[in-house]
Amino acid sequence: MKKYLAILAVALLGQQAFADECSVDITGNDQMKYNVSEITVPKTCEEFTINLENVGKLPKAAMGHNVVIAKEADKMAIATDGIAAGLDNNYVKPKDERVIAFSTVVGGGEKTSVKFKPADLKDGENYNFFCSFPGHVSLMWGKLLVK
Ligand SMILES: [Cu+2]
Repeated sequence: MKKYLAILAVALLGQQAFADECSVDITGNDQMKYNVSEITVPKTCEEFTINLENVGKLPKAAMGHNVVIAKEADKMAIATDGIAAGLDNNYVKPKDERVIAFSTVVGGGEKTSVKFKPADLKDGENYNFFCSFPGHVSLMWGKLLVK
């Protein structure tokens, strides 16, 4: 019985380590900044999750943040089209095929997350994560590295 428990414990610990490797927690603040400029995504993850916490105090209409995943080359155009899409669409044009994944927009004290499959990202392509809230993309973006 003890032996089985030990095996079970090892299995659970192994799963925990794997789960952690396939997600990252980041923050956005009232100074229009994420706390990271780079996220490394292991290719081995079936799914990868970015959890975003808005650690600011301002409401989402004034200083909302989200996380959008796309090719670096598409970033500015997606953000521009997102302004017209408005807050109801989380500042992402509906059915925008350039967007790989995006989260909802959250205000101060709120959390959101975005999931995507690393297998959908091509080798040799430059990917970014960024905030599509109007005016934020110039400061709120970083590199998404798949390794
Ligand atoms: Cu933002």
